[in-house]
Formats: sequence, structure tokens, C-alpha cells
Amino acid sequence: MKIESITLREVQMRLKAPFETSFGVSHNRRIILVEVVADGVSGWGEVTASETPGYNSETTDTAWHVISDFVAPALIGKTISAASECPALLAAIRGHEMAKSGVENALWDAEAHIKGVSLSKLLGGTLEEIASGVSLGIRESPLALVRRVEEELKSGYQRIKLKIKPGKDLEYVAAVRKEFPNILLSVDANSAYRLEDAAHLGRLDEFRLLMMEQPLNWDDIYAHSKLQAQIQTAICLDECINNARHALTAIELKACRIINVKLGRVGGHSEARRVEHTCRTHSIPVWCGGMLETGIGRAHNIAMSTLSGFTLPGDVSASKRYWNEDIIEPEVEVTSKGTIHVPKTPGIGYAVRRDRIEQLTVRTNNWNSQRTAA
Ligand code: OSB
Ligand code: MG
Repeated sequence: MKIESITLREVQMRLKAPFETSFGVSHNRRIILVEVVADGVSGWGEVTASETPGYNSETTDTAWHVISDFVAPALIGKTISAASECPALLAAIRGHEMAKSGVENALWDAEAHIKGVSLSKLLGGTLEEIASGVSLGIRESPLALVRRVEEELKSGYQRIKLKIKPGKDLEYVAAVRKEFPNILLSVDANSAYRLEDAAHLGRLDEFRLLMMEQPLNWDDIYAHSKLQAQIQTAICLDECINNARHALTAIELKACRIINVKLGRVGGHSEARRVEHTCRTHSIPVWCGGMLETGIGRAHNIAMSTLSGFTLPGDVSASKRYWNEDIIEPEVEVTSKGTIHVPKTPGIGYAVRRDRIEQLTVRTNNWNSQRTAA
């Protein structure tokens, strides 16, 4: 595969409704899309960085800078035999996993198209249908949250995750659990608590949660190991895990019993497969997290979720929960059983709507390799 061109596009898209987490509210998304052309074939990827450095240290603008000044120059014109060789070419760039992931994943899509196979198949995935859950932002009242949960359950979603933060936790979880005693229910704190809050967090044990996601500092695996020893609820790490080494550290320290895999956070499909493998060999279940993606990022998440270690419902849900109109065709849909059918057509398996992307684009950057005579 010769990497002939790389194009960045920043699109701006308004979420249907604001999404509130412990670190802020998201409404207007600024998303970088990556298109690569290899051997004349296009592949697409999405950079999942947020607008602000509240989730991790990357932002839309840091990713634009790092791809433009380091990632694209390191790849343009290179010939690789597979997308899995991409991380080696980017090894000199520390961190910036989301920036690298957007480009690497576009190469995986291109490779799947060149080989005429689905991305799921190329990755080694086996599931034909994946289980879908939803992540619900912080609400103004427990009652408003309960109503929202009811709607999502009616649509068929298999697991409900509630965003929590200090002052918006016990009361909300208690209200939802009281109304729905038997659903799969999780919480996600996005690093809003400290180890000193262990007794408070232990009060969530009575609600029989499937997991408590990333309660403590975004970069502190050790503190989570101290907390896990003090509470019954299974801790799931999100922000702390940027690669398979981190996953192994967390598992050996008993800092969590479940891991959330996000393609952007771990740097792309190659490392995501390693994280999945590390977890599977240690009997740690994984599931696919979400970052309020467009259909392109969503399609990559669906393909990754077909690996056999993904045994819990993910945060990958229907396009229409986020966007009035997505940038892929068909849009991602969820069945009444709360599943998503995995496309079998080549690449990500959804058509990219160039017309719509064109309308939403606010800036572009492009690299072309020197065409060599045949
Ligand atoms: O921690 O999983 C998270 C959204 C933005 C940043 C971090 C997270 C989330 C979500 C939303 O939970 C998942 C989604 O619906 O895409
Ligand atoms: Mg999370």
C-alpha cells in the first residue's frame, strides 16, 4: 500500500442535545476527519479528541497540529504492506494517541477496501451483531433521568450508563435502580472523585452496578487499585488506559475488573487489538466506549467491537441519538433487541457522504506524494 494522499477536514456539527459530564458540557462538536488514499483507494478515519482538554490532554486543535506537523509528514509517500505497520512509523511521536488513531484507522479502512473485505473481518472480528448500550449525561433532576432511562429501555438498549459527579450521584442512581430493579446499570465519573471519597463511593455498592467507570484521577492506576480493594462494585478503567502495557499494569495491580477500549485513546486499531488480547488472556471483559462520534468513528467502533473479548454492551448507539443527519449512509441503527448488525461490505461498510461533509467543513489540509512514473 503506497500512501499517496492524506487529507484533513475539520467539520463542525451540533449535537441534537447537550451532553453533560463531570468535566463539562458538549454541544457544538469540532471533529477532524481523515481521508487517506492508498493504491488509489480512499479510507476514512475520525479523530475523537474533544474541543477542550477535559477528558484527556488532547483537543481538536492539538490533534490538527500533531497530524499536520508530524504524523502526515512521517507517512506520506511511504509504502507499507498493511495498516498494522503504521504504529512503527509513528513510534517517535509520544502520546497524541487520538491524533495518530484517526490516521491509522483510515489506513485500516483503505486496506480493507483494497482486499475487498469488511473491516471487522480484517481485524479478526467474529461477531455478526454487537450489543448496544447508552451513556446518559448528567440531568437536572433524578426524575428527569428516570424518564430518559425509560425511553432508552423502550428502544431496546441493553445497558444504561449514568454520568455522575459529586452531588449528582447517590440520589440519581437510587432513583433509577428503584424504578428498574433488574437492568444492567453502570456509572461513569470521568475522574471526579478522590481516594478520600472511598467510603462515599462504597455507598453505591447496594445498587448492584455492573461497574463504576474511572472514578479517580485520569492518570492514576495505583489509586484505583487502592479503591478497588475497598469497594465491591467492579471498577472499569477508561481514561487511565492508553495501551496494552497500561492494561497489564492495571490488571496486575487489581486496579479494575473491566476495561473500556476506545480506539482514539489507545492510538488506533493495532493497539486496540493488543489491549483486547491482553484483557482476554487475563479474563478481563472489555467493551467499546464512545466519544460522541460521527458515523465514521461509529463504524470503526462497530468493527472493533466484533473481536471476541468484547463481551459487554458498548456505548456505541444509533446515529439519530446524536445527529439530525449523520455523514454516512445508511446511518447506524439499533434493533429493538438493542443490537447493531455488523456490515459485511468492504471497509467500514457504510458509504461516506462527501456532499454533506463538504457542507460541514470549515478547514482542510492536504498532503500528496510525488507521483512516480509507472
Ligand atoms: O467517558 O465514556 C466517556 C463522551 C465524551 C467523553 C467521554 C465519555 C463520553 C461518553 C459518551 O460517555 C459515549 C457516547 O455516547 O459516545
Ligand atoms: Mg468513560
